Amino acid sequence: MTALHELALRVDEAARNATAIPQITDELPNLGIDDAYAIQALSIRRRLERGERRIGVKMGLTSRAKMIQVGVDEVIWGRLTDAMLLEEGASLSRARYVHPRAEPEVVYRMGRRLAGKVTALEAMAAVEGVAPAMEIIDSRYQAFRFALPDVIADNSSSSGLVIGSFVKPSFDLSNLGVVLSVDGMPRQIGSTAAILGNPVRSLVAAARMVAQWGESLEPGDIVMAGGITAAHALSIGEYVQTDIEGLGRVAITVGD
Ligand code: OOG
Ligand code: MG
Repeated sequence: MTALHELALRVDEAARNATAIPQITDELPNLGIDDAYAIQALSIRRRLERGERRIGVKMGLTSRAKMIQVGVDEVIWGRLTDAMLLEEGASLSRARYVHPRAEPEVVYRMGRRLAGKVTALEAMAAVEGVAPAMEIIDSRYQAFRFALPDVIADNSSSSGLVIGSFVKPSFDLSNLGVVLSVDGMPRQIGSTAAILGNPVRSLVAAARMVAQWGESLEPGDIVMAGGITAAHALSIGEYVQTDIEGLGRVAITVGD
């Protein structure tokens, strides 16, 4: 087994067993970005071999609030599978995660294929729907601390997602108000403009970044544009809801 396969196994097992591991860069301080994405791809291959299905990609660290919260300031991406989907309104099982956090996001659903260098206009023309969403991120690293190669290898902390109803993107999505509330109290407030100034730029970046790895955004794929505010650490018993102006609402409860 090569070193990259061994590291992919390590992050995959940590996710499966909800157990924290030390940062890979503690052991391999020179781990490069290309190797980190190779580890991610290998760990996702393990999931697909277990029968999970690819459903799209997530973008990460596309807002200042997120970059500041985790101390990494590069846009990253990760792969999504059907096993990560939670039903809207569902109860999440806290025991299945290491230290889960929820963050408000916007999700695009592709109507047409998109890959490589594209304009914002071309990107929007390929979108068939947009929905409010929350991502459940759960770093597999101890204390939710990592360097850029660590988080990339760990599939960009991807863990779960809950998606609301899709609507046609027939209006301007660039500056919609966003409120994440916990038990009815607003806890994080922001705007879709926090995503690179306009969330479509995250979609443009997704098309470019997946193409660097020989992949594309396919019809039916979803693309999560990235957290709009800092993420909220989840505690058992909480009711966590995100409202996005003009798009609607998604919610989960946190069970044990
Ligand atoms: C890294 C993943 C970032 C986002 O939306 O910015 C991310 C992390 O915060 O653990 O999902
Ligand atoms: Mg996210």
